[in-house]
Amino acid sequence: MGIVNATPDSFSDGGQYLDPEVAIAHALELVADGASVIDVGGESTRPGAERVAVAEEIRRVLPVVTALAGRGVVVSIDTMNAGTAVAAVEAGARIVNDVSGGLADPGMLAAVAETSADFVLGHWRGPSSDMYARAAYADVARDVTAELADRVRDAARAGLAPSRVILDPGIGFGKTAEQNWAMLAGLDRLVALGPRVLVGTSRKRFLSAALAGTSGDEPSITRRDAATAVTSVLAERAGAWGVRVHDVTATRDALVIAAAWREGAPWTA
Ligand code: PMM
Repeated sequence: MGIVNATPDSFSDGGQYLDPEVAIAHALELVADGASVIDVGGESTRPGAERVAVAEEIRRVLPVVTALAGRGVVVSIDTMNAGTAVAAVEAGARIVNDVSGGLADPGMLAAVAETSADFVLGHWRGPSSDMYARAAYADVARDVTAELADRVRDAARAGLAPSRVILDPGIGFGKTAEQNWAMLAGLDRLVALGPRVLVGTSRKRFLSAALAGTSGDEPSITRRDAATAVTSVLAERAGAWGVRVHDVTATRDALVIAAAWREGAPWTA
């Protein structure tokens, strides 16, 4: 899953893709690089980010979703608002990606259930403005898996069958760096729950923090993308269905090489 943030303030690519033409061209490059899905977002979820009005969010994402879907690209809409989700699905998006798992907007689960879209249900314990206040776990992988199992039941009650749900452990959402690593180390527990699992580590601060320890400097984007390629391979090996990344080429190359290693032969498409 390649990321296109049509936002002025996302933490690693904010402001680059606000112009729809630039966002569309970038998305098509990511598809050429090997992305199977393009995730389009119009509201930053970085810690401390301000919420965006639904109308503004729709204004940012709709031209991009419409153009990509019109070209046959599988589009996912990254939003916590039911209104934006429905507008994007009407414009051709096939997946609704909600980092709050339907908790931020009480109408989200029922709204998505009425469409034919799949739903990425992220693990979330509250708005990014104060999410670290809620980062208390006895055992992160076990607690996140249990909370997501409850949410899968809530989704089913709202009409969203588990086969349409994709679970996301919400790396960086209500979790410290240590808790992110503990979650990834226990990812197989979440995979064992049954629904598909999506993992988003791309360029996140906990990766930078781990790399910074080796040199003391803020790692370059290139180094963070290399680290992301490694987490992509490890997520796939733990049974994840997908990974959400900025640099599709680095992740694709890493997955191709890992597959060749596993098969004992070069990977062929
Ligand atoms: N992370 C961000 C935004 N959307 N969606 C899913 N499903 N999983 C994530 O981990 C996730 C997400 C924040 O990262 P960004 O600002 O680089 O997009």
